[in-house]
Amino acid sequence: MLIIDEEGNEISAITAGRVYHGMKPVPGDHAYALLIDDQVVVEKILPRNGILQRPSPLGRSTQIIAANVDRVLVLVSLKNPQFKAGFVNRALVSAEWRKLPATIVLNKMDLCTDDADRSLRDKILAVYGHGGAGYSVFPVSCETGSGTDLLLQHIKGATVVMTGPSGSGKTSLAKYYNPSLDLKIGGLNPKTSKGKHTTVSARLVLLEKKTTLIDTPGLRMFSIENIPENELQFCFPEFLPFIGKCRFRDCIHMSEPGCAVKSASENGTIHMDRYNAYRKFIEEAE
Ligand SMILES: Nc1nc2c(ncn2[C@@H]2O[C@H](COP(=O)(O)OP(=O)(O)O)[C@@H](O)[C@H]2O)c(=O)[nH]1
Ligand SMILES: [Mg+2]
Ligand SMILES: [Zn+2]
Repeated sequence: MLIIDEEGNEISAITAGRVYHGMKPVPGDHAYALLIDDQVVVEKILPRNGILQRPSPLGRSTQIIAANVDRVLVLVSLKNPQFKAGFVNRALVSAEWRKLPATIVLNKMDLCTDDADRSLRDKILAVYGHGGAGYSVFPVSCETGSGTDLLLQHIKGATVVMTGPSGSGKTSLAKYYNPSLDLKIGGLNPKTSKGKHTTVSARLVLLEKKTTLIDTPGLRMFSIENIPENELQFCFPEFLPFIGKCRFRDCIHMSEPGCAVKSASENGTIHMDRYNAYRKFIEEAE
């Protein structure tokens, strides 16, 4: 196992047996380690300030993906693979449900070359940015480096988990910030423009002292299956000013008369795409 010391050096370590049986270390964990006969031994995992779990594909058990996470980066590309609003909405709702602040990274901006690309970019900024859902959106390119400095400023000092479709550039971003890393970047399947799954396990990458990026493989951990229907509304931050202003106290903003959320979507205060995403999630939850 690789650990990172306080100076930011990557060190290979083993885990004392009793630690391993008690609390299996995960990316983002803070630990005490001792040097015993030239061997670094992790002696104790410190209490976790929050964990990120994913439901296991088969059973009801959950798997811990990372600990002490401060922020989620929803990393998507404008194209190759094509931007999918559904993915972004799901990841954002999931992050809100876990009380984790989320940021959108729009990668591959070097491929933003024609009017259709530019209008898609502008729409994404309008729907999700500060004039819309209220998230920070960073257009970047791992190819040219554009936008990466601003993004690094934004995540300085934080432990950040990335989620995004395969091929959107998660590994490329980690590698851009830390070129010495031995990470595998996936080729794109030219027929479908879908990435190959090259990142097998969650991996912690130190960008600079105290800034860490956790590259994750699967998408399941950001599932929204377990969110109760009447809690979904709170996972859309731009709905919050209107919640409580509907005619009915228990309004879930679907077809109730006198719904403040619905009228905000009709007059454009809430973007109709986001309101429709909410409706879709409610229908799925039923
Ligand atoms: N044009 C362009 N290609 C990129 C960019 N970032 C990543 N890629 C390419 O996208 C493919 C998938 O990247 P990868 O980092 O493995 O994606 P991941 O599955 O999200 O980890 C690789 O061929 C990268 O070279 C970018 O900013 N611009
Ligand atoms: Mg990857
Ligand atoms: Zn309502």
